[in-house]
Order: sequence, then C-alpha cells, then structure tokens
Amino acid sequence: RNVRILGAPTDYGANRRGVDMGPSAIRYAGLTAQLESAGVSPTDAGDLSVPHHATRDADAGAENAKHIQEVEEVCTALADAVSTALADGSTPLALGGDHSIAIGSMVGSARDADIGVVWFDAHGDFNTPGTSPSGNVHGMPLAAALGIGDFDGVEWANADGLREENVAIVGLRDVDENETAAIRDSDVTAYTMSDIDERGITEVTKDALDVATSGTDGIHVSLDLDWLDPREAPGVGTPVRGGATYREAHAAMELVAESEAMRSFELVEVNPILDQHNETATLATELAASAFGKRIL
Ligand code: DIR
Ligand code: MN
Ligand code: MN
Ligand code: MN
Repeated sequence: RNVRILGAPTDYGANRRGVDMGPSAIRYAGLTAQLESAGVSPTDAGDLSVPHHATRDADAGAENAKHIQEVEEVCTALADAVSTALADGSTPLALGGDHSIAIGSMVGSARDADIGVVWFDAHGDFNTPGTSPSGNVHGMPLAAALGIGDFDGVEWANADGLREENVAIVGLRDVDENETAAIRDSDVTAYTMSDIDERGITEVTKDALDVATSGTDGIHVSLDLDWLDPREAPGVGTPVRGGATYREAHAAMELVAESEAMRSFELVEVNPILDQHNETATLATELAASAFGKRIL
C-alpha cells in the first residue's frame, strides 16, 4: 500500500511550544525507513502551512477555546489533504502536532465514507469549550468530530460519516470531571487501563477494533503518544503515569495491521523539546511500522 505522510506542525491546540516540532522529530527518527521495513511505499508530502506563532496574537481565541481560529485553519487544510490522499488511493499518515489535528484527520477520512475510530490515549479528548478546564482544543477533538455540545452543527469540525457507536477509546486514565459524564452519556465505548490490566491488551484491542469496524468502510487510528507510560514516551506535553508498556503498544498496533481496516492514521503529541535523544519520536516510528504490518518473521 501507498502511504502519504502529511506533517501538521502545530501547537495551537496545546498551548505548549515544542509539539509543533513533532513532524520534524518523527521524520528525523527515520519514519520512511520504518515504513519501508513494513513493506509499504511512503511518499512524504511535506508539511501543511501553519500560521507562525509570532504572527498571531498570543491570546487569540476565547479563554475556553484557545486559538480556535488557527485550529480551524490547520484542520480544514488537513481534512482536504487527507481526503485527497484517500481519493488518490493512498493511506494518509498525519504527523502532529498536538491532538487538535485529529479533527482534520477525522473530517477528511469521513468525508466520503462511514468510518470508525480507535483512539489510543491516556485522555478522553471529550471536552467542549463549555466543559474544558484548560481551554486547550487538544482535549476536545472527539467531541468536536462527533458534534457534541458547543460543537453541534459546527461544520468544519464535524465528521459526517462518523457515529458515536463506532468510536472506541483505549487506555483511559486521566479524565476530567465533566468529561466522565459526557463519555458516559455518549454511545462511544471506552476502555480504561484497568480493562487492559484485567483482560489484557489483545482482547481489549480486538474489542475496540470490532466497535470501529462494525458496519463501517474503514477506520481512523489516532495514536496519542501519551497513551504509553512516560517511561517509554517522556516527550509529551501531558504525561500520565501508569500507561501502556512498549510491548502492549506494539501488540495493539499489530492487531490494527491484522484488521486490514485502517484507512487513515496519525501520530500526535510528540514534543522533542521535552524529550531526550528523540526517544518518543523514535518510538512513534516503530509503532507506525507495526501498525502498517511490520513482522519479525
Ligand atoms: C486535558 C488534557 N483533559 C484537557 N487532554 C489531553 O486539557 O482537556 N489530551 N492531553 O490528550
Ligand atoms: Mn499559543
Ligand atoms: Mn489526546
Ligand atoms: Mn493524551
């Protein structure tokens, strides 16, 4: 399969400088070589143009949805790039950047298809401007794509071909108070780290893939590197102890590959400034290889 790499070097959704260097860090860590070792043909389409911080008001946007205008610009461009890649027969691989870019990935992936989503993350990313304690849009992408709360009817943010019933979150361990209620009230399926402890990563990931593939044309896989334990992935803006291990993460990505359902993929929240020796970006490239089918034998 052909994979089209789309860099989205933005930090507007995270209010944290450095995550905008994620695409560079992931490329430098050897992404294309890893993808080739998985047997796919990568083409690097370069980076989307993201308005530079110096040219924008540092306090732009509402306090409860910081830099929402810039997030909209980046996501609109990414959605077009994702849907164009799919129309050309390629699998889009978006490189964040913070997790707000997932709005663009999902909108683009769901433009001409019914999709499911598997969301590997420590966090629920189910906030809205009305519930968010931080005002950072990277904590809102699932609610945005599903049109929840303030995002109801917000055209640029809603993923048309995505239904709550086909969304699975895997690895939850840090959920804001209002988010808990919103996730419970929704029809998304959420697996916490406790579920992984009890049932193992294989069973949980298989269930998540069933949720996402049931009645859909394919799935978007979103990998927030803070899903992993900070010992494995220290270079992220919001680390939370008790995450997935290196082996659990590879096992999950291998199941993603086995499902043969992946339509679009993204690696987000890599922040090389908070890292040592580009460890987290390197990990991201290895996990991408597993997700695209790399096997030892
Ligand atoms: C937090 C952090 N729940 C927020 N979210 C993150 O700002 O809404 N998501 N880091 O991955
Ligand atoms: Mn800012
Ligand atoms: Mn996230
Ligand atoms: Mn997260």
